[in-house]
Amino acid sequence: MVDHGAKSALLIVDVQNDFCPGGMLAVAEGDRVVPVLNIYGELFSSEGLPVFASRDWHPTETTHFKAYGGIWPVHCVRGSKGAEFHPLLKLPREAIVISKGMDPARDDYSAFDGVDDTGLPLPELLRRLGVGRIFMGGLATDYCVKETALAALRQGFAVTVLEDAVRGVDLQPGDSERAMAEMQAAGAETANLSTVDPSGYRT
Ligand code: VGL
Ligand code: ZN
Repeated sequence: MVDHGAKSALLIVDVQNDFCPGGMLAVAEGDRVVPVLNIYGELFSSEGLPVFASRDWHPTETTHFKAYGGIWPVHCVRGSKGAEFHPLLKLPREAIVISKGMDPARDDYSAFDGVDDTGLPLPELLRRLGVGRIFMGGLATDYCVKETALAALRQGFAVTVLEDAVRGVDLQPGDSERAMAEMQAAGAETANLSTVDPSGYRT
């Protein structure tokens, strides 16, 4: 099948210091996704497939933060240490960084609301590259991974969630499990290191 959108891409969602142990909005075991995502990164890169890394990139004042009406402690303020990618995350040289959450009046959980450093929106970049399936992992399962997966599916992309490379916030116990179920109900597939097949595009 030769077809527009027959290519796979990897999207590493928000693997930033503030979402890892010791950070301002630490996800339990958030750092455990790092070595796994390093393997996926190398796999996709070695197949010549695009790799994207999104980051939460907030202004100091945003309705996303508790102090301004939101539900979250201050985290991932653009330019801060907490907003940097985890120091052990190895992004391929050609990886494209996607920033989101810059609008002070929006949460922007989905990386599909993000842009590259020239301002191009992620969905536009994916379409230009002929990407049809997005493999994704990162943080957090129950917020940015979930919203990104649902947005991708709504916009007609196929989605595979890398179940060994995600961790959730779990504000309520079970949120991450429910998020996985919701993504699958919306059409997402799942894979792990032993089943992943980035070159074989199946619908
Ligand atoms: C996220 C909560 C607040 C995420 C971002 O990246 O999942 N979660 N901001
Ligand atoms: Zn945030």
